[in-house]
Amino acid sequence: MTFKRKAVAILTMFAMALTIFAAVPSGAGASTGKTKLPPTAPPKLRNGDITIALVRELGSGDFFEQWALGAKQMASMLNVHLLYYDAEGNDALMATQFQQAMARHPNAIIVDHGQAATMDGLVNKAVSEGIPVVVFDLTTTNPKVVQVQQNDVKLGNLIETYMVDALKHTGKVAYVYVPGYAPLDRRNQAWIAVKKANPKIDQVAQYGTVSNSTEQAVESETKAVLTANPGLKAILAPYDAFATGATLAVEADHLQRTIKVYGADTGTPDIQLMIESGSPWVASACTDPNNDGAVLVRTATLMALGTKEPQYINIPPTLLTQHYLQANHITNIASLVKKLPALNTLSISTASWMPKINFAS
Ligand code: SR1
Repeated sequence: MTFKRKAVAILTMFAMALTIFAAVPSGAGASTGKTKLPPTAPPKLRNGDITIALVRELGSGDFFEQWALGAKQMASMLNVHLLYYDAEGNDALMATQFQQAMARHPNAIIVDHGQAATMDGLVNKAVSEGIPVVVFDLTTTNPKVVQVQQNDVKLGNLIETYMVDALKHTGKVAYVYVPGYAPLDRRNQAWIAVKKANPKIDQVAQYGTVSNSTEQAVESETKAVLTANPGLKAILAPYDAFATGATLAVEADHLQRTIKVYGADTGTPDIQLMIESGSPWVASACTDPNNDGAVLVRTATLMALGTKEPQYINIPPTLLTQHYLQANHITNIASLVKKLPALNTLSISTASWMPKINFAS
């Protein structure tokens, strides 16, 4: 990350966190005791009697940090106590944290990412004990679990077909992918189909790392891929930490090649990077991560109150291009949501008494 970009990202996160934590006196999403919920809202919520545990596999990086801010802001608006656990990429720790969360008898649990082999049994145990569970970006077989995702096959197809069209259906491409993460696997499913339909697209490298320092790892891996592949035209990097790492590596490339990066996700630091003059990152398929976090908290709250939610919930993705951002003078996530209000999916998991969250200001 460049110094300028890092400074902008830190200042933005700091400002957002100040806004949110100003309304949250004791921990994330803690009840203020003075609810602004309307009198028609369920008494349990108005009285601050709902506790939701959020158990996450990953918490750092632009997507995950903004997702958490949206979740915490929504919890605060709903007067929900949010118990926050971040396993920082440690599978075993996530299992322990899930058990710790269960021991606190929350009214519902949100599981964000996680490995199916580790989480399936634990999720089933929570459900059998009567705790409603909603998962984001985790595949489970339990029909009582509500599963939320960003329609990842569609999201993958959006960016992949955009890239292939830009390449006029021919050329050498590198692909950043790590199997085992549900959203990445779904985007990969779409990529397999796109490659099959475009036999002149030549995938010359596949690489990647997911960790607590994904950007840095992918940046250095990309440098090696650039060295080994002189004729490379594009990098498909469908996760913002991948796209950021790939972009920084291309920018540092001493051969000054015109390799383009096609990514996924958005957020203020991503937008800042995409709109820089000559940035290799030319497009990203995305939702608003703040909205995603808010949708998960609304869904879990409704489930905690006994509402039956659909088993599958898709948050629709959109394709964002560098040209669109520049032409519309979009410099951060708030101005993007203002321009594209559909990114705030207020009709997903809602009720007549539910306050409407606004990420456009
Ligand atoms: C390691 S998985 C990363 C992805 O999870 C979320 O679905 C985001 O879109 C991100 O790209």
